[in-house]
Amino acid sequence: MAYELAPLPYAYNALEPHIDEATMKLHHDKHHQTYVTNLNAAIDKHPELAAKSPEDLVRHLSAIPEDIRKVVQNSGGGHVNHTIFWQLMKPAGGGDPSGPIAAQIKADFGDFESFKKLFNETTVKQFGSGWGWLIFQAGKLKIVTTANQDTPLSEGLFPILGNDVWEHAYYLKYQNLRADYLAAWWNVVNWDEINKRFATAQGK
Ligand code: MN3
Repeated sequence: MAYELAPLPYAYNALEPHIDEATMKLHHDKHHQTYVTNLNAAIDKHPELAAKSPEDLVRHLSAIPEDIRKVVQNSGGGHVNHTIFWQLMKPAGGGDPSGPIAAQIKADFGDFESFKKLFNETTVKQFGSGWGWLIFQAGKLKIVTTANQDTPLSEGLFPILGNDVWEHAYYLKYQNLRADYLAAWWNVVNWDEINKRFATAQGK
């Protein structure tokens, strides 16, 4: 097996009541596991790629053999995106941002409430399955979305934070109310991890 699913960094019920235990179990053990399984099946056909990190695979999709490129885009992207996502949340998270990311949000969006509103409004409109992301480009924070499991890494961008708006991320608890899920998600965000990722995005 080239790639493995790491356990969640907290208990399945640790993000209650904002994200429920059943959703976390399904999302991690079934959905994320399936991306890893399908990525491994593709890499089995080209074992020379197994030495690469999953991030390196999706950073250079054009270098992936054509017969497995789409699987690497979808399942490699799914693996990378979810690995980031679990780390971006923590029990008793949320609250106002702290550290360097707080100052950058203030500089680029005015204040945290305005940033959150714009992130939620942009991400709620992603048609079908996809993700909302915060990236850092030319010295500024920007909000972008991707479809399916496409990742900003494939565009040469480094995601600082991201939220999964596939229905599997919220439908058990929030049904069709994606906006309610997006609003609740800020109660579990891990600003320490986001500050670490912001430092990396700045090349620090
Ligand atoms: Mn997902």
